[in-house]
Amino acid sequence: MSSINYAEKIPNNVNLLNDRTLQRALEHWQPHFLQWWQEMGPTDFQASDVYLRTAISVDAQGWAHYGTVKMPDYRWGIFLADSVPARTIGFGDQMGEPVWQQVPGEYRSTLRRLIVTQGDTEPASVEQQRLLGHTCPSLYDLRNLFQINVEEGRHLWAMVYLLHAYFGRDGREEAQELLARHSGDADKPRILTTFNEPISDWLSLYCFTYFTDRDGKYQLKSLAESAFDPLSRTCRFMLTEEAHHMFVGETGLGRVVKRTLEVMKELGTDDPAKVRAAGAVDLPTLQKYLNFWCSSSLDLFGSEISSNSAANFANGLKGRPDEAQYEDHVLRSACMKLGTPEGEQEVPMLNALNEVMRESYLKDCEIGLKRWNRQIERAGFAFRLTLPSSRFRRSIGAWAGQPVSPQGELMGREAYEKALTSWIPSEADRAFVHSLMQKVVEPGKMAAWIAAPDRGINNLPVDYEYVKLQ
Ligand code: BYC
Repeated sequence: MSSINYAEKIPNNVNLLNDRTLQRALEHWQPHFLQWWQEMGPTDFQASDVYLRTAISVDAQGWAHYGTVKMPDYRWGIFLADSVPARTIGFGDQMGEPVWQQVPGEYRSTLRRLIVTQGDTEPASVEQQRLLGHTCPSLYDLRNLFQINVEEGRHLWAMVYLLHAYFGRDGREEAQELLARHSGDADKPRILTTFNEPISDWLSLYCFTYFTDRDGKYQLKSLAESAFDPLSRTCRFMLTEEAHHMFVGETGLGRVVKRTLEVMKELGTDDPAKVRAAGAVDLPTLQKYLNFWCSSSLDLFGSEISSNSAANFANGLKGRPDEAQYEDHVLRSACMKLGTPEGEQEVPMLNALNEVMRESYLKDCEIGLKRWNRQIERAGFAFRLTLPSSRFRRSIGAWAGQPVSPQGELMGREAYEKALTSWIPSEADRAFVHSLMQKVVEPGKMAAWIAAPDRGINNLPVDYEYVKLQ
């Protein structure tokens, strides 16, 4: 197990001390990162003491240390999971050959593009969430938001390390650009669309961490299979941290459902207007938020039929999540049937891998919905939450721009445009949700629209003062 050296300016387990050039390059980037954090990170809470976990080792048991820190003092560092001895390539045309410790010249620009795209999402999400602290439903939630934010910052460091260490001058330029693009910026937006959507309320945050961070899980798992070993090791450790982000989404949405059901039972009705008047999120509104963030996140898997995904797999750059679970790791003779607006098409499996991943992602998304629907059923109400069809509201791929209902039916464009505000949040819905977003910062207290969590962080009570506001 490699331990992390905290005595250095940049905590790391990659022996930075022995590579002075790389160390200097990263130390040069560090103040730019800190400046970006001050300007684009969570507003107005930089002086607060926050109960945060920090990675102190990459050991599966006890990798994290919990303690109180001010966010700008967080020890962002570079941590790679331990290398697997004699690891070989697990898929594609070079299956069985030793993995690469350096970037092969022929894959350089593709690998850089993948790493930059991954890296771009990390600071983007911090930017998207920067104002949320002002409307936190509790100190517990505020702390979770900041935990996610500092870890997304660390994930940026993870990708910047790879760019600096393996891609020379282009890599350093890309690392600079990662701080220059900004979420929602008209001139220099973030690369992927979902990361330019505003997240201005906590319902959106929980949906984002439920759906979009789960895309993160799938993408990181597929990059963890990469033949480029430093990328694989980096992503394996990032996945450890990512789990908490999805936990925040899953439990956050579960707590919203729980509170809404309490209100519905108290009132003895599921009438959305009455639920709203009582200060809770009615279930149809929640459904609209699920539709919005799920459909947006589905685009993050790329086109159903993609020559990029075929080449990435065949060349060993990007596998399928948990590649070992499959039998065929080369896929040169497999095919898959795909539904497109032009009818069903049979395509080589290699070209359909984005869709394979999207399908297993959707199954993973179903798990939370099943749980919330059981809660609704037990409370005696007929409403059921559903995931939208993977053809609904797509901007990327075969179904991009097609007028498809959340149930997956192709329909007339006019009728579609008209119905869209009943499927995704309208201006009025957003205004209502915003009206609920009142800051609650008394330890243990929750906003009226969300139930308390079952337990606190790291065995502390829910009413622990997770953030000491300054
Ligand atoms: N928006 O063949 P195509 C996370 C572009 S989330 C805009 O369809 P491909 C996190 C694509 O870039 C995980 N553009 O797809 C979560 C390409 O452009 P170029 C992030 C899009 O290449 C929460 C063109 O369309 N990680 O970690 O097979 C908080 C044709 O591409 C979009 C990754 O994404 C879109 N939605 O797959 C914090 C992993 N989709 O290159 C963090 C790295 C596609 O021709 N990225 N395009 O100019 C990848 O593996 C691939 O780039 C994609 C696309 C899966 C995104």
